[in-house]
Amino acid sequence: MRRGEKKTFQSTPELDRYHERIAAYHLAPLWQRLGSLLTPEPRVASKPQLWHYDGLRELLLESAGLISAEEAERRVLILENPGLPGTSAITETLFAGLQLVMPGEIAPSHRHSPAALRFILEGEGAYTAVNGEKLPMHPGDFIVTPSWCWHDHGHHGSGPFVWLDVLDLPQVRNTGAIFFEEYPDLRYPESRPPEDSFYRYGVNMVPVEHRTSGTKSPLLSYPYERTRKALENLKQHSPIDPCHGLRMEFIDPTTGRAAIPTISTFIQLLPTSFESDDYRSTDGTVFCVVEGTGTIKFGSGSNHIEFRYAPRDIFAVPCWQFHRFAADEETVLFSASDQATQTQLGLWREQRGDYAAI
Ligand code: GTQ
Repeated sequence: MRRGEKKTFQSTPELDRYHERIAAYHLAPLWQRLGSLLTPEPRVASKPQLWHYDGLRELLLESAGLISAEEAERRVLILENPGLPGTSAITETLFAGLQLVMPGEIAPSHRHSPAALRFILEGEGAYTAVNGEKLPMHPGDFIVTPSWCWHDHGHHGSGPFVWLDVLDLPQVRNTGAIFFEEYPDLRYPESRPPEDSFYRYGVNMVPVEHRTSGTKSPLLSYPYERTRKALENLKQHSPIDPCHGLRMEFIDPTTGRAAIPTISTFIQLLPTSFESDDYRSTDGTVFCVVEGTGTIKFGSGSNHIEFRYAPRDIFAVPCWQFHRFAADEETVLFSASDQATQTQLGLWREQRGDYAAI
């Protein structure tokens, strides 16, 4: 047999008996499993999927008549990938959900080892508090809740308040290191002025005594007002990447690395009528549409699927899945993926190019 040919074993009664005998000792033959363990390329269970906000919103608001934020602890509808049923995962490594807080409600203070991010979709007058610092939330804002930080959410405004949660929960669960703790009171005491972390770490300075942990960004909020201006500025005089349009990564300003050690987060602008080149990478990605309408296309030929997108829609792009965008209107996309984890482990890869040619 030549190297590179698929190995097939002629099973013999002796080999079958041997396999049965070793199973009793909690042993298994690698020669039977190698082909499914070490595939030439990634083979993942997750599928491309898009959730339209309009339908989601209606279902989410219905839950407010059935359960309070306090009773629920977190009133969240999990976006579960159809290829990963029962896992609460949207990609192999990320959890995503839509969270609803109604006026006057409090989602009680707790902390957990998985890190979370909030990407705000709708409403006015709500806040999240992280370790006693109240962070106001506005549509388009990106907010970090680092691992093991106390956090509660509240709403002083009117009307429903909705955001997208993304957590590294499946990654952490794979390691076993899940911890969760409820704070004895509904709210953790407000112990810092609002937006304290922004004034300490978000204005290109750090307090001289600051020692970076490297694992928890001390900057917690990335308001859309500033993010949008950054994109607008780039648009004036930056080359458009054929796959990503104009794309920026959110970073921990004290390290220059991803805002969350296990989750990379991005904002990107696709100009009106932009059609991207095919692209795939090993990070499974969750996208949230901030502005604009268009199409996201996956694969080609008989495997081809496409979804129309509009503001606040959410879609999952699995690991190593070719996809491309066609923007009808100027589009802004937020995205979160496990690129940060993969890069730190030397695993991350990308491929650009024409799907049909590969
Ligand atoms: O807001 O703390 O979507 O603990 C899932 C678990 C949100 C949160 C989720 C959580 C939270």
